[in-house]
Amino acid sequence: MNEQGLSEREIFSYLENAKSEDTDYYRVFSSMCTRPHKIAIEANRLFIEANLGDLGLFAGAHKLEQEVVRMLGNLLHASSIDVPSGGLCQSSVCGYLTTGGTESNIQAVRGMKNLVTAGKKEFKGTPNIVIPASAHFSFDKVADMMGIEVRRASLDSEFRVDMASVEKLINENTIGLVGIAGNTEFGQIDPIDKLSEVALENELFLHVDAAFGGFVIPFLEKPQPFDFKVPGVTSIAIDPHKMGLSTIPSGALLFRSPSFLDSLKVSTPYLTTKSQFTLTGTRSGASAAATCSVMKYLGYEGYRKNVQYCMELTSKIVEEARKLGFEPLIEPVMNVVALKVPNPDLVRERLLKKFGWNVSITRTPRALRLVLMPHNSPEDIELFLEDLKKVTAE
Ligand code: 0PR
Repeated sequence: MNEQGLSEREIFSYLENAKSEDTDYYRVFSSMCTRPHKIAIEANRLFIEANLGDLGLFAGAHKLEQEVVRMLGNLLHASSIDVPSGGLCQSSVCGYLTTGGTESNIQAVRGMKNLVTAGKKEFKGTPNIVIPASAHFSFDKVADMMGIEVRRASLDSEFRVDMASVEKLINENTIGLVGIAGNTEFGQIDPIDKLSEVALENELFLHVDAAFGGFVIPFLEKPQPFDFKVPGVTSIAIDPHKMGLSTIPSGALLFRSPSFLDSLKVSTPYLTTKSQFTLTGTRSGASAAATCSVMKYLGYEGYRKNVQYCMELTSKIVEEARKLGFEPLIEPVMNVVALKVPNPDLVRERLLKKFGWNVSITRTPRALRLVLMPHNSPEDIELFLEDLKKVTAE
């Protein structure tokens, strides 16, 4: 910092300079985020100073957060669940807005651990959770922070978690299972109904990571069961800042029962509220306003159109890539495609260096990973495939 401040003009020229190094999502096929909807941007601006860490001071923003929890509860079929209202528990569902999938996953596992500990379960060894090998790296952070062993179950040939492997990994120290509804690398959905059966049989919690898929699966032509309709599902992570078209940071964590939120509570003696169950203290009210507004503005119809558009792009890229001789690893379930190309790492590097295309790579097997988002267009896909043809012919 300088002793004397800069002028507004100097600041904005400095900012523009930095912004010119950002990608603006042009030629980006590697991101699960996108440009926020203009309604979300405007709502974000209106509530820029609101702090959800102090609900007493920001009652209006808090109402918007509750409304988002209610709307997400309906989207995820929590409406048939009867729990008493109060706090952030709407008549049917409990939860709060997080900073994204990472925080939601951390808090879901923290809730499991606290509830099991409160139930005075004796552990012979370290408590563990069983998650798919495809799970997001946020679960490695869980392991690190909470002293929980993370057991990774293998995948079947379609990159869904293998149920036999899950059952083999469960032991007397297992506290919960995790299923992914839209995994990061392949967009595949784990068999949540089967995980639910195993969870109920073994009296385990079942957390569903629908950080990406939560705003996709309900709007697909043939949605697969993944939400609170499945009886054993105890919590769900869903991110409005991905396919929900809200601003960053916008995540959400929903629970089937209020006991989960209770298990996360710590007392906050000097605040306007007595306790807090969130991971972060100061929280963005702007994100709550943004998410609430874009959900109300688009409605089910708007999100259906958004998903339809992304799925059309997905079909187009698969169809055209096939003509070039590149097969997808699986028939895409949602708007994520993993293409088998020779030497994917080299192809990725050339696509970026020569043509400015941002793509990513799946871990095992290595394939070209493309996420088809609202910021992409059919024209982009044609140009991309021409360039892919060039770099793979070299
Ligand atoms: N769960 C799943 C299934 C995810 O795909 C992700 C993130 C998370 C949890 C964690 O969410 P947060 O990053 O919001 O905490 N998936 C993307 C990834 O890691 C995130 C991302 C988004 C990465 C945009 C790059 C990017 O440009 O690939």
